[in-house]
Amino acid sequence: MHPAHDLLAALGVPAAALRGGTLPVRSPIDGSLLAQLPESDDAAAAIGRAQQAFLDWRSVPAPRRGELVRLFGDELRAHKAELAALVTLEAGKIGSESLGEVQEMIDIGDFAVGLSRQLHGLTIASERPGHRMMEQWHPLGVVGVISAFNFPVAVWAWNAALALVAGDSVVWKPSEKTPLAALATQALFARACARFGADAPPGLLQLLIGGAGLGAALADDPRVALLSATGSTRMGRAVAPRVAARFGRCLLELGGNNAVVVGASADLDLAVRGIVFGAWGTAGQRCTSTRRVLAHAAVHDELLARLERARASLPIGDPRESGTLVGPLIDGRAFDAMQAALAAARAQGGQVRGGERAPVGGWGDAWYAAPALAVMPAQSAIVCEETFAPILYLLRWEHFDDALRLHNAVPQGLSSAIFTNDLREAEAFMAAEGSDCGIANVNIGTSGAEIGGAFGGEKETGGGRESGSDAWKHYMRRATNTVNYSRALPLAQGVRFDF
Ligand code: UN1
Repeated sequence: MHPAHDLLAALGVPAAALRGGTLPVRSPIDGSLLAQLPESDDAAAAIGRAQQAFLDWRSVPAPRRGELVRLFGDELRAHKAELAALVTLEAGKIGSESLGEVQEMIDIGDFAVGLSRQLHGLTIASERPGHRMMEQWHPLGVVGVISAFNFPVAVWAWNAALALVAGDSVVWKPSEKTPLAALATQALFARACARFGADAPPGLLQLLIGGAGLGAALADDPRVALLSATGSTRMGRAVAPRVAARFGRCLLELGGNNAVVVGASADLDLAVRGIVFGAWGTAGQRCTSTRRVLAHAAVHDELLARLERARASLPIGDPRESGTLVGPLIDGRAFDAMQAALAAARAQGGQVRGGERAPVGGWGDAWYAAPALAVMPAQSAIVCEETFAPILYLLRWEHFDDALRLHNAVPQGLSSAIFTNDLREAEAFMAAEGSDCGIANVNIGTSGAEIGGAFGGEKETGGGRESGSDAWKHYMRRATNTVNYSRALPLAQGVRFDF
């Protein structure tokens, strides 16, 4: 039996569910076939089951709904190692990053449990005597979640934990590259539901296994009140207009092209640590990965030397081995895209170090690449594109205004960071005229955000905000209530209508 099947059995997914279907699932570690999954053929029926579940779930008190998320968190804690090992097998992340991903699920669960007692609206002063205005937040409906291979379970959890305490049901379409982690998560959730008892209606979480057609079905179905989609800008462009056409709500978390600005006063030890993890950790396959470094001329050469030393020494290999820091790309297409980007960088005047295929384990159908560093003469076309691979572009600036201009001159707007000990630079970077991204950090890198803040970005990143802060409001509908406790009926704005 494949080790994946042992893991899945421990997580509650029987081996029989992994065979005989049409969707091959391969491990990027060695290209081996992990499963041959049956694909979902009736998205409408799944959405119908979720809709039915919503009708019951919305009237369960929110703190009780939180109790279900708490139980799910217990399952995650108890099975953290197995679920993380599965993420490593299926997505190719190194062990500590996979554990971090499951930890992120646990953390958002805790956040949501607390939130389940804090889904509060406002009381607002009315202009009319004897009147009170308030707002309430009600459950929204079925929430569709489209998730990407690179965070196969955490990003779903950001959405699902909030949706569940908000009183919504969830239909989840995971990436067809990582459906096993989704199956395992669904099995853990089913265990939590069984412990929770009859208040959890069947159908609360539906899984759609398969390709883009299922995502399109979620986009088009008017019963899906909110579609939260994480992935490429191309995917967002396909999904968002379809949801808009039926006046549904979208929450988009699309591509990033995240930069680190390094000022002349920066602590280079910190900057190098933040950039190396951000650029080459997760083999460059986070939407928050650092793609660009914009270095002040005074530190450019030293930074380049230190980055190059680190780059050349990063251990590339099987992500199951403890010393490995850079695992495989998800597949051969990702490797080809990386090569195409490096060729473009060279053609545009870049000096490229690294990027070649790394032979690991003698596996022909696994795609490991040496991290790449490209010193660019200008922010040319390829630098403005997101390539989901470990490529870091380095650019130079002399005046802070130029750094900001370069920083914001890309179509994406997810994450950003500045390393500086100059208070003026730090504050200017976070100010209105500074970074135009949804996330702007000082003296930490672009990737690895905590769940407590709102996560997402502007421009082609899609504008959505998930996870912490008040992102929960996306998953609820707001009702404004005006109550008249007087014995008269005055009209607002002083309008007279006497008859
Ligand atoms: C993603 O890559 O889609 O901030 C999400 C981070 C992680 C989430 C990334 N917490 O890097």
